[in-house]
Amino acid sequence: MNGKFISIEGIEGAGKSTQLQFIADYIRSHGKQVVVTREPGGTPLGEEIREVLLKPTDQAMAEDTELLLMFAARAEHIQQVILPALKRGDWVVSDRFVDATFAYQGGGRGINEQRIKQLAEWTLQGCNTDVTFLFDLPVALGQTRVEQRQQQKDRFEQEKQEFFERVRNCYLARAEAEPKRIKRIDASQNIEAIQQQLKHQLLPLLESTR
Ligand code: Z5A
Repeated sequence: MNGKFISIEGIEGAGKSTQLQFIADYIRSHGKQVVVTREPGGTPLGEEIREVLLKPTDQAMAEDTELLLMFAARAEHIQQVILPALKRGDWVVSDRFVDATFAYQGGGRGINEQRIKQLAEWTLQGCNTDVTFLFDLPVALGQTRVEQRQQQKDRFEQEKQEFFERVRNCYLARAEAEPKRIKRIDASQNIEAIQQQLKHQLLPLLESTR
């Protein structure tokens, strides 16, 4: 496959959505076709599952239900969007992918990593990202940015600071374990400085596929 698969990860308020279009435009400026997508979601069915997952509710969702819904949406996403795009030679830029499940359901909720690995082996069909940008920043700074946005908080954003500390630590441990695939971006910087970091990481990848 000539296309590359890139995901963007991080805790809430890290600035992923803000930089998603910049990444896509930068890749397009090098003559590549780019599919921009997100998880959970990215397909009509996946977007319906996303609504169920994010809707704030008084009724608790069992951790296994949450985990399985993430992978149900992902199975659809891989088969309908990601693999077809990569087979066409397009690049795929996804706002989150499987690292989010290890960080949120594994690190955050405490689900056993082996169980997540089993589901990943089953549904990913060997498909994983070529590069993942981990937008890293202190939890308190991410939360301040989310507060300033003044939108209603979704089911995950209502979690406590300790939950996001566990998520962040899990992301950082994964980045340390897989430094070639997961690139840490200092997301506490301003928007332009983050774009410089992204260009610096993207250029070698683009040049390797010229
Ligand atoms: N989830 C999961 O649990 N398991 C999984 O497997 C998957 C997902 C795939 C939805 O994801 C939730 O699903 C997510 C994890 C869970 N929950 N959480 N938390 P999402 O990606 O759609 O939702 P999100 O992470 O909550 O997105 P977000 O809060 O919108 O964060 P963001 O996209 O990284 O931030 P942003 O919208 O670009 O920026 C936030 C604000 O900060 C905004 O007002 C910006 O204008 C501002 N901003 C952005 N960059 C900067 C800089 N550099 N300086 C200053 N201000 C900035």
